[in-house]
Amino acid sequence: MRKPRNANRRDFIRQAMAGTAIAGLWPAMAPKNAAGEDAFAPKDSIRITDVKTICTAPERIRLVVVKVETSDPGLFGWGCATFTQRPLTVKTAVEEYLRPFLIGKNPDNIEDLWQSMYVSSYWRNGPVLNNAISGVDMALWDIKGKRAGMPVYQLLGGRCRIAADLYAHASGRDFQEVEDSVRRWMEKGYRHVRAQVAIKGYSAYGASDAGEAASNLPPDTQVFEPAAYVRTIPKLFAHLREKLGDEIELLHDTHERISCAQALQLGKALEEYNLFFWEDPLPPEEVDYFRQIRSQTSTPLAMGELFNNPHEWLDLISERLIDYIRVHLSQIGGLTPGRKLAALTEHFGVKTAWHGPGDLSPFGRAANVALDLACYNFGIQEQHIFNEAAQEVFPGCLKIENGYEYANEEPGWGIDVNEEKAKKFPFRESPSFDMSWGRVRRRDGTIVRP
Ligand code: GCO
Ligand code: MG
Repeated sequence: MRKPRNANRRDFIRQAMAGTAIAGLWPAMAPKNAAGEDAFAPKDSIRITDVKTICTAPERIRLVVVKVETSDPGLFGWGCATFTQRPLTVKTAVEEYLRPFLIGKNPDNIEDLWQSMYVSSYWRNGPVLNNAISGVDMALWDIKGKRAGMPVYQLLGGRCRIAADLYAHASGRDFQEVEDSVRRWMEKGYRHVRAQVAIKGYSAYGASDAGEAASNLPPDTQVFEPAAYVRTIPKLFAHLREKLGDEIELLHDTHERISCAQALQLGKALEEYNLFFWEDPLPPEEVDYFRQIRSQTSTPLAMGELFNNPHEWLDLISERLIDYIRVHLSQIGGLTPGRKLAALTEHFGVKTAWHGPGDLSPFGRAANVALDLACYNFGIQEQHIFNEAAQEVFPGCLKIENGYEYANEEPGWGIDVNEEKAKKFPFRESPSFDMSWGRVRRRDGTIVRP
């Protein structure tokens, strides 16, 4: 054993006797790379030089994206950190905490940076910090792709399929309007359509009618009565099956809102209409009741858009209590945990159906589609068509054709941000997207989730 530097023989023997001699050698024993340097950050490796957020709402939906800049001139990456209901908390988490933590680090080491960001706050696994991590994580995958000269889906192992099959959103104030809305998507070649309907006299998730005002409740309240909803939905699908036939794959999102017993009743009542999947029958707080639902109905179940960490999905997946996992990738920390979740679900026959309506930036969509192409157990991809303004802010938005979404073939995500145009769409005081959460109540005033 080499004599420790600047310690005399007597000290060394004493330390050796005390078993602490090794401490003096520790740095010398740390594994080095072939060149004998710190393997995490070899002398000439690139470094993160800046991390910043862009907040923009070209569709009046508040989006947060993260830019990671590097010491390689012109090499940077973009990621999605969109938690549309609390976007400024994510901006703060990125700029005040992750930025100083990351500057000087080597962007090549995605997993190591993810794990170190994850524990850097000590308390972890929540939506705000996960979104902040996601913005950096997806940007690191973008950088990795640019350095490799490959689109991100190639870094994940290449394609299992040509493109991602999409489901579109249909809705209406009554069954006829919903039927017309589904038919319009069918005429465009879509094979999967989610159907939502207003409930007479009440508000309902995903349908325009805000229902009747309730004079005894706060002015901005939307009234929802679960029993009226549970009575209506089977009739909606009876109508749609009678008018549209059995071939079109129909989906429905209950968006929590009903009791466990009502979820069991509705799941059984929907069986004869053969839904492709039935989403969020219960709030995340009630996931243990899925065992009852699963044992009593064959209606396929989708859950997960509200999940933030593995504790929420491990039992559902390992006990095969759901058929589709619906997480919002940035809510769980980005592409790095997303690909682990996709791999986990494959072993239990659960398919992916990544959450992807309007409150996801084009980078989040690109991460969804990279997994959609590269993972065997793809189920379906939720659709969102960006408007013209969003496509100008984010040049390179993925192509959608005949109900399929295609990954870009350029290195990384193949999407950029026109930062000048992004400034034209600042966050509005009361954005359209989160106007109703925390404002839906039952007739008696009880808050409805959500
Ligand atoms: C869906 C979701 C969304 C959420 C929205 C919340 O299935 O697409 O339920 O519509 O309500 O993403 O911000
Ligand atoms: Mg949903």
